[in-house]
Amino acid sequence: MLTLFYAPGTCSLAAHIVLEEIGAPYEARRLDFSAQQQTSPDFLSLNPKGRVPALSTDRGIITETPAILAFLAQAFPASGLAPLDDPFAFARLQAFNSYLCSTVHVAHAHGRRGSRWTDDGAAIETMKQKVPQTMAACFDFIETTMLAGPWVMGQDYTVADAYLYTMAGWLEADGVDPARFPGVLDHRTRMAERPAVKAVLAVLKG
Ligand SMILES: N[C@@H](CCC(=O)N[C@@H](CS)C(=O)NCC(=O)O)C(=O)O
Repeated sequence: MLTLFYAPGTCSLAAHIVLEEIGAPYEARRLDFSAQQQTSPDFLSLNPKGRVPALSTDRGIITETPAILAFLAQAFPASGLAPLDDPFAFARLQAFNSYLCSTVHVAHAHGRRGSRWTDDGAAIETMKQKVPQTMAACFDFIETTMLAGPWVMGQDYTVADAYLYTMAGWLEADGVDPARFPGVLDHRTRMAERPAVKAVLAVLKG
C-alpha cells in the first residue's frame, strides 16, 4: 500500500495527481502546515527532511518529486506515464522534471521561504521582489523551449504534465500573469479537465 503525505497548495499535488491517474489503491495523509505538522516528531521520524511530498512504500519512504514521479511511472508501467523503453526520451522527461524541481521551485520558494537562505530581513524582502521576474523567466523558457505540446513531451501525457500543472498553478500568486504564456495556459486548462485532476482538487477542497 502506498501512502502519500501531502499538503494543499504545495508541490505534493504532482504526485497526488499521478497516483490518481494510475488508479492503484493509495492513502493520502494531509499535513497541516499552519500547525507545522511537517516538523512534528511523528512526521520527522518518517521523513527527516520535514517536507512534502513523501511517499511511503513497502520498501521505505521516497522523497523529492522527480524521484517519486519516476518511481510511480516505473512501478506501474501499464499506466504509460513515462517513455520507459526509450532512454533518451526518459532522460528528456527527467530533465524537465529536474528543471521544475531545482530551478522553478527554488525561484518560487524565494518568495515564501527566504529564511532558508538568509537571516537578513532586507535580503529576504529583496528576494521576494525578484520572484515575479525569475518565475516569468522560467516560464518563458518552458513555453518557448521545453513544452513540446500539446503535452510536455509531445503527444503522450506523462508524469511531467502533472508537475508542470502544479507549478503553473503558482504563477498568479507569484505575481506573473499566465496570459503571457499561452501554451502553458492551454496546458493548464486541459489538465483541469482530466478526471484525475478534478478528483484530487475535490479532496484538497474538502
Ligand atoms: N525538492 C523537494 C521540495 C519539497 C518542498 O520544499 N516541499 C515544500 C512544499 S512545496 C515543503 O514541504 N515545505 C515545508 C517547509 O518548508 O516547512 C521536492 O521536489 O519534492
